[in-house]
Amino acid sequence: EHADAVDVESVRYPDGTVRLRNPNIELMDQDILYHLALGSGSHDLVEMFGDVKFVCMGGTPKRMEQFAYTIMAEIGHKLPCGTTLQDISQFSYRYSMYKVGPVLCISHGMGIPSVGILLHEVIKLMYHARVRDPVFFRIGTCGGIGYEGGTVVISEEAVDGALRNVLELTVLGKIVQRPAKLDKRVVRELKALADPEDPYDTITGKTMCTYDFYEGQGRLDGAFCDFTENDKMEYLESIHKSGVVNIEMESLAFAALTHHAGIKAAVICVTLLDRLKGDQVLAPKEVLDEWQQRPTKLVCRYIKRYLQMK
Ligand code: R2B
Ligand code: URA
Repeated sequence: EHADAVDVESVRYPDGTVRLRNPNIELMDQDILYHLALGSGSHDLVEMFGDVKFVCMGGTPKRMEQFAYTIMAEIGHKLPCGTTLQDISQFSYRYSMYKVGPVLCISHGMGIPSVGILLHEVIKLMYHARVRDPVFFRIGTCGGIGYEGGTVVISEEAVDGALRNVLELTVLGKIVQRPAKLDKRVVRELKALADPEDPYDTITGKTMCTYDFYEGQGRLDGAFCDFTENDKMEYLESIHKSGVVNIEMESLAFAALTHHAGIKAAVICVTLLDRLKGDQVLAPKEVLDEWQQRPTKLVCRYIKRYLQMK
């Protein structure tokens, strides 16, 4: 953990602002954050985003809009009379972004490539806006391994489908590996904010991140399936034994890219089902909607706690 902390310090500037590990950016006249529909030449990014402290990401635009309204009520942020929250990245037609005081709420789409592109641009946004010590959260959904639907999971680390704790990408034809580490202290702090009165469990453990929802997660119900139910159960039991408590599709990139940038990050997901019991997401929509509020509540508590401390 200590080595981690040192790592993070060395990639940030002493004042806490994000240091880009790319010498090309500061030599460019302007930097266009294409998928956010923002640019360092066209927008005053310091003025727009300089006060950001928390970046909350989740899969869908709707959920992140809802999250923005929830955090607005929770922290008592007021909009100018007669106005509504605006989707800052509306004209990207890719991601949605809402800003509520120090909280930025962004949709990341599905899967590592989608969240990866977004993270490149959001990390650069933090740099251009000279944001200090931001904390990134992913608020998502997942399949539980031995946990019933509605359980909240805080990820201790992310592993790929072969249990490797690294994000692998091919750069110039060569395979590059980046450690997929998450901030241990934030995990502990979030866990401590779980309310024993909550009518569901909040647990921590390893999160498996896959490139696919069906075959990649050992489902029998995709368009294709070349393994047996026995093969599936053997695999799920074996990853369970290795400490994997849930499976989703973004944590590996989220952990690896934030860690590489020296940014503290956490992944909090709610399980939609227990994969040891089935593959299909069967819970009714209202139940799923209520479950998806649960990780949100934890992150709201964390943000409120921090803002009260100031
Ligand atoms: C969780 O849910 C999505 C798949 O249904 C994916 O984005 C993920 O990580
Ligand atoms: N998201 C996933 O990636 N897998 C699940 O089983 C449920 C949600």
